[in-house]
Amino acid sequence: MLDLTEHPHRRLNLLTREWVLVSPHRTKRPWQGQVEKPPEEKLPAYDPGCYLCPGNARAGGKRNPQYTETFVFDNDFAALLADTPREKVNRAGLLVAEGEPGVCRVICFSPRHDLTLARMEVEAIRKVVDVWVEQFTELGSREFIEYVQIFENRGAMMGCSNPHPHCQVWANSSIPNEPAKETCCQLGWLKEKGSLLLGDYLALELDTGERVVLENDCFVAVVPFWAVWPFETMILPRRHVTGMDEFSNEERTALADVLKRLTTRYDNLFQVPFPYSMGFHQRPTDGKEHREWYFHAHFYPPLLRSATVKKFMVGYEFLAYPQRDITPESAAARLRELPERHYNEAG
Ligand code: H2U
Ligand code: ZN
Repeated sequence: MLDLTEHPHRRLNLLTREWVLVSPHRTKRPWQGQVEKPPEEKLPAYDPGCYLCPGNARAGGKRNPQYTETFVFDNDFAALLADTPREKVNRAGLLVAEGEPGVCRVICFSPRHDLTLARMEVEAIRKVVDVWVEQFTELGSREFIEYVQIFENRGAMMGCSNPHPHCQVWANSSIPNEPAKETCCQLGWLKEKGSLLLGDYLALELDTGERVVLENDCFVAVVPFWAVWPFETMILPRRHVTGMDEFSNEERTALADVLKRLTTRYDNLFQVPFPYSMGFHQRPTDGKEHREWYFHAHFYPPLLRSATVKKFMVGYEFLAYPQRDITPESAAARLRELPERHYNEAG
């Protein structure tokens, strides 16, 4: 009898059709590898040297306004440029390339240098949600933009260049690999079953409750059955929406609420500002309806067993497939046990 809490097994990611190896018996192995520096703790509310703080000069020479809530600007070192020629190169099917026009922006969440989503008020995060919706709508409506990717790198461990609370938007003229795989899998499910992949998945998760971390009236956060990163989570709306532009007023505030509560639990896990990469997946903006698409957020945090030990994707994972030791069920149980009052404010 296969026991998913004991025996090595592989799990299928339904959104990508990729497998992940789970080795639950392996959590007891000793660690003598790299120990990370704990993230910096005390930050000033305003940093004169920060390129995102209000009133400061950025690297490109432009100056930020004295913004009081959110602030959006075109990335001074944009990876994508709107005026790129859309030409194709193809040499005997061996060297294949395409020009990729696009737009990259930076969104500051708050004028306060020292805040994070976990430490902002729900009303302030709600304003960030409004900006995300605006950006998705504005960029997505451009003729040449087929996908709008909103994402946040949080913490130096994830390669984030600055602790000032911010995220990025990269909008481009083709659908990138991850959303392309998810489009394919969701479309396949809809065609085969006549229902929505993530709608069906959410119903099952709510039914068992094993991997649910937290809920509110409109959203549910779960550790996906196929999670790769130790404390990986997904946020799913209860109602089928293909993109954030379909959210009701109530849903926008509820997303802010779930983001604050989830990131607070993350910070409380090892009592440090928890590093992660997060982002939203939603329908491509290529002019098609995409009813198969079910909006969701992914959180990919690298920390494994403490503030200083992170998971590496190396060796076998580069060459074969990802592997994890702690089961998604035990990760969800640990996140569920944590309080929703931030450790910085408790006491
Ligand atoms: P991170 O989210 O990974 O920290 O990246 C911040 C972005 O800010 C990065 O893409 C941009 C960088 O190009 N940036 C500016 O647009 N202007 C600046 O003055 C510095 C950084
Ligand atoms: Zn700052």
